[in-house]
Amino acid sequence: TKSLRETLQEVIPRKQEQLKKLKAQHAQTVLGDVKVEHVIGGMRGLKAMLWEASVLDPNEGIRFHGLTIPDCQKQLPTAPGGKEILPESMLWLLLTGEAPVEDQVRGLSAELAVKGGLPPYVEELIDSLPPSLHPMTQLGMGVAALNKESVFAEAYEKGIKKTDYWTYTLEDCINLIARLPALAARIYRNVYNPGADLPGVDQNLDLVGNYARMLGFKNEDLTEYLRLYIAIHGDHEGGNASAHTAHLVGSTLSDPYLSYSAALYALAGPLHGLANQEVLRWQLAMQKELGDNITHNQIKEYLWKTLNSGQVIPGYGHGVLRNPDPRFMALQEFCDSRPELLRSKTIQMVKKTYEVAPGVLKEHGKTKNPYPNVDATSGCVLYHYGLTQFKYYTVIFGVSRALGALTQLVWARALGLPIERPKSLSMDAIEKQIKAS
Ligand code: FCX
Repeated sequence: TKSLRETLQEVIPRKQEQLKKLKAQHAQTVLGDVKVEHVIGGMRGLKAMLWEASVLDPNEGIRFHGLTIPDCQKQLPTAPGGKEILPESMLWLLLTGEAPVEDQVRGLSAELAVKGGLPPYVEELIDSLPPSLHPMTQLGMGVAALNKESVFAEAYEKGIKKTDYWTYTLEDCINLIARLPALAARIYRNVYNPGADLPGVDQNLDLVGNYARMLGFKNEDLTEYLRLYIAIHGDHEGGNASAHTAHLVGSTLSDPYLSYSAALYALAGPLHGLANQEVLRWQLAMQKELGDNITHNQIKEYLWKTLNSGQVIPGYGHGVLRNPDPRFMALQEFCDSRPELLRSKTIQMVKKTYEVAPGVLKEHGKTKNPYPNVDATSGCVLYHYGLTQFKYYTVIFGVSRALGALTQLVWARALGLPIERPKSLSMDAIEKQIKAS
């Protein structure tokens, strides 16, 4: 079977040809209008970015190179004896557009394990940080510091051809993905279990098998959940704040470590990745106030209380989606297949909230999407399995989002995409243009 690099060597010329044709034949084709609402409304819905690995349909949700989450669950290799998608399989699919076979995935897991150790200076940096520093701040710092290792930055300094950029970028991206579990687990250990042993990378385990082990969990169900979680959070097309940030920063030829570090700080906002932490906080506050055997009516009242105090319902709404998020559904199915999870009060509450929140949000009448996004459930399952420190949840999202954001950096370099530089306008300039038209 072909290696990841051999597969990419074959795929890249085809994509380069496709881009060349688009440029030559369709550069002037109109894809949509730019309206004032786009300029003042966060560019919502504006088609303005090239992103290869996934496309998000408002109604059916995400497809990775055309495959839905259920397709991926059928087609992508799992861990030996496991049932859930391996993040390595998802990474292969995102990078190449092809579903890998088992041998290829095992080879990739082995490569990531070999490369998974942290350089001592990064360990020292992370160990020197105060445990009160938010885990996401620490993760971004660790990733940025790893740029000392960037083979792209080193080669660029020496002078390389533009057509070779992608190979060095790929090397950095694989090295970074390999190191994220050790970095993220070190942060967890330092903040929540100071002084506890931190095992090294086990060369026989897959990426998440190692991550769970380094976090200190031995429950195979949690490891399987993390595999699914990390695989399906990997990419959500290009316009979301973290992916877009990685692309913007990468477009300056900043190396993958610096680009992804910047992306992590976009992920750390409560309207984006931090929402999974906020969902847990909201859910536990509700549980504390109303007890474990909470009724639908009580949840309704609690939802109104949140809305009337001017806050958003975390885990609901989306910039693009207009239906329940298929990632939310996949995580719910994981719960449905395990009686132990169905007995959990926190997980029952997620389900009950899902049964009433869309109605309340419709009546409230503001959000364009009254349905749950993935964050509505992701943290509650972690909580049930004993990973209860919810300030850490976005770090797991950060380990995952590297799959898609870094894939696109490889593609941006392979396709020679230019520095991103949209035009901005002041309100006066907009009004001048309106008068003139
Ligand atoms: N609860 C209450 N009000 C909401 C809401 C929610 N869950 N979602 C949107 N609204 C409000 C907005 O605040 C906005 O109000 P305004 O007119 O007073 O400013 C109005 O509805 C219209 O917003 P809308 O166009 O539907 O949504 P946006 O594209 O602007 O924002 C997010 C999308 C996701 C930011 C928004 O729905 C939200 O704040 N949700 C809660 C936080 C969350 O779950 N984020 C995670 C999203 C995602 F899955 C991820 O990135 O991980």
